Amino acid sequence: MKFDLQFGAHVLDAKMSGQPIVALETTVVTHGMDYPHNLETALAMEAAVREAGACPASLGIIDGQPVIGMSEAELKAFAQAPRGSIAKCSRRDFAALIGLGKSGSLTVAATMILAQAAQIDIFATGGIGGVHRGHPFDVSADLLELGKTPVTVVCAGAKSILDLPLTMEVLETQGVPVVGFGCENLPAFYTRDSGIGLPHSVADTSEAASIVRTWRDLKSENGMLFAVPVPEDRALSNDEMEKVIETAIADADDNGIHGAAVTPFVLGKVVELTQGKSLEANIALLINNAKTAGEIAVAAQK
Ligand code: PSU
Ligand code: MN
Repeated sequence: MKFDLQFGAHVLDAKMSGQPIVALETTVVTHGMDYPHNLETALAMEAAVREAGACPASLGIIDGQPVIGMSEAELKAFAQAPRGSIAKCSRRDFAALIGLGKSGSLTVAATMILAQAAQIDIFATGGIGGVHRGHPFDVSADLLELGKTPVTVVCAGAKSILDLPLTMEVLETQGVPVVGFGCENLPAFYTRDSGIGLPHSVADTSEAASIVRTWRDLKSENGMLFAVPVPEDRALSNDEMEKVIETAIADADDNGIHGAAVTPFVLGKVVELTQGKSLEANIALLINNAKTAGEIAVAAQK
């Protein structure tokens, strides 16, 4: 896709000086967390990328304008906007939002698309979308985007609100490498180990960077995933999460929630049911992923 992009000054500076840039998504700001945690976390992620020596670029659509590198004031406006007033933008939504001059926060799929348009090829997020449990035809556009847009995504796996084995199957079909970062099994967002084996894993940043360089040299036409487990001191247990998730999904079904509303609804229920413990895990893994993506981006440039 071709966009008329507006760059933040910090991102332009980074481009001029050849500093590596890490894109950040914003659906987590508008739909994933409440104020002020959402703003604090978005800013902490930016700080973690900077500390690693890279430049953060939070991506969004503001009044119809795609922005690469939102300012703190712009992030604050997203963070404080009433729920529902800023659209969750995935691939299907670009033309409508831009055409009507509306604002949108970007999902993983949409962040990949705008990042590619801005020639940024690495990005950090919390968890990717996937195949929904009990709804095998509700496949997140994130998975299809990973199959066709060459951006490396650093995440904490996917939440077990999803059908993780089916999610892995779709990624395999799409030709997406999933690389464990310091783990042999797929992490499941709040928990460190889903029990699902990964095809590849790396021990550290330098091995990860080596794969990124090769993926660039190969001119890969698909995305790549690095899966980083949530930091140990904030991880939740599998047993505890399984009960909570079953309740949350049943609740969504009972309330007739479907389509793009499913993920935000279930995530909100999970936070409610874990009394904030999941929020702490969520914040910790987002910051950790931003740091990891920054370090990989810097190492891959050498
Ligand atoms: N998973 C999370 N937190 C999130 C999302 C997913 O743990 O905030 C968001 C991401 O922006 C992701 C999107 O790209 O939800 C997927 O939505 P859907 O399943 O409707 O494609
Ligand atoms: Mn969906």
